[in-house]
Order: sequence, then structure tokens, then C-alpha cells
Amino acid sequence: MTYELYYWDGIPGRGEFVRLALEQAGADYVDVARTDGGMARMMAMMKNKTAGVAPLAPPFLRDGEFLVSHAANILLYLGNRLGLAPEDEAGRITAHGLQLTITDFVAEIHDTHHPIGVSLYYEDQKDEALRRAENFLEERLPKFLGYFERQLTKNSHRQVHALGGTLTYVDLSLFHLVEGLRYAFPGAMTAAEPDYPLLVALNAQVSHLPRIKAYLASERRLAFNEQGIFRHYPELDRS
Ligand SMILES: N[C@@H](CCC(=O)N[C@@H](CS)C(=O)NCC(=O)O)C(=O)O
Repeated sequence: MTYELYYWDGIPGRGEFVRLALEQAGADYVDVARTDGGMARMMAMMKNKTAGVAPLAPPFLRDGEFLVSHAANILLYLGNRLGLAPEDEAGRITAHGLQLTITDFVAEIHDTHHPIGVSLYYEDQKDEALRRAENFLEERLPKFLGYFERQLTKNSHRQVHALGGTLTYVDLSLFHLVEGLRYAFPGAMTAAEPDYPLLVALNAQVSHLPRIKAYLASERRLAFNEQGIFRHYPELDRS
């Protein structure tokens, strides 16, 4: 069965956390919104006109008759099916908890450029964005990165992993977090990275996984840009 991933075309965004898991597993999937007529299909599925629970926003995943929304929830669903999650229940729930922390972090990263309103332009909230980004870089970035670094410290021996001794979808998501933060805040990240050697090592380790390496070099991988979650506005960064 082919998995159907639904996410906005043109940005890596929250869809990328799911894409990385599907790619690493070599899963058969289609990025629906990037196909002919796919965007219209995605919009129709959010209109809530059919039986069952419609998603409010992408990403969502269709597996046959089953529809799963929210990036972390999709990864909980896919984790064992793709061999990218602990097999025991305690491990699965712990992985999900880490992924939900990533969800919280992603929302705060988004709010650095949209602190007032999701539907407003960045240009309409620049002053507030400056204050928000300053606070984010001062307090929230070290809080979240420090938390993940400590988690990696507990689990890393020869290889770096967030959980147990094997690769999970959490590792792939942490890779994407570091990629996105490097794009959005290159100055702040250059200064911060020496404090998070295991996150940096995990990022390199994931980038060398053969399937991830091939994916990153492919047309399936979308570049970061100023429409997505991770946006680079030099005025929000630190030099
Ligand atoms: N909690 C959801 C958030 C989904 C979400 O906010 N999706 C964004 C795109 S990244 C969206 O399309 N939002 C539209 C809206 O909130 O109106 C997740 O983690 O997947």
C-alpha cells in the first residue's frame, strides 16, 4: 500500500519530519500536493464534508482508509511500521513525548516571525517579531537545545541517538531541527553549536545515512525559504 502524505507544496515545513522517516525507511509514498490536482485533493479533504474526522491542517497521512493528522501523531503511527521506533510501549510513548517537545519547539520557532497573527504578513508584525526573536534566542533556543543535548548524552555511545541504541524518527527530526535553525539563524547557531556537540554530531550522522543522503540530493527535497517555518530574516538573527 502506498502512503499518501498531504502537505503544502513549496516548503519543507512540518511535512519534512514525516518525509524524512518515509525516506529513511525506503517506504512507498506519494507527496500528494506536489502531484497534478493534488492540492485540490488536499483542500477537499480538509473541508470536513465526508464521514470521519477531517484534519484541520496539514501534514496528514492516508494509509488506505486510515487518516492520521499532526506530525508527531503520524510519526507515532508510522514508527513501528517503518522500523523507526522502539518496539516496547514505554519506548514508543517516550519517543512520542520527545516528538511532542519538538512540536512545541517548532511552534515557538514559527512564532519568531509570526508572533501576533498567523494570517498576517511578517511585514505587519516586524517590531513584535524582533522582540520575540530576541527572547527566543536568549532563552528558548538554549532551553530546548540543552534539553535535547542532555537526552543525547544519556543514550550515545559509539553512535548518537535520542533513544536506546538505534535510529528512531526522533533522531531524524532532530536532524531537521538543526538544519532549519542553521538556515533561519545562521549567526546565532554558529555561536551556539559548540555548546551542543552531540546534536551537531547527530546531524552529521543522519546526513550520511545512504537513503537520507540520496534524498537530500534529490528533487523531492524542498529548499528552505521565507514561506515556511524556518525563515531567514537577517534582522531577527544575531551576528
Ligand atoms: N500540530 C500540527 C500543526 C499543523 C499546522 O500548524 N500546519 C500548518 C502548516 S506547517 C498549517 O497549515 N496551518 C494552517 C492553520 O493553522 O490555519 C502538527 O504538528 O502537524
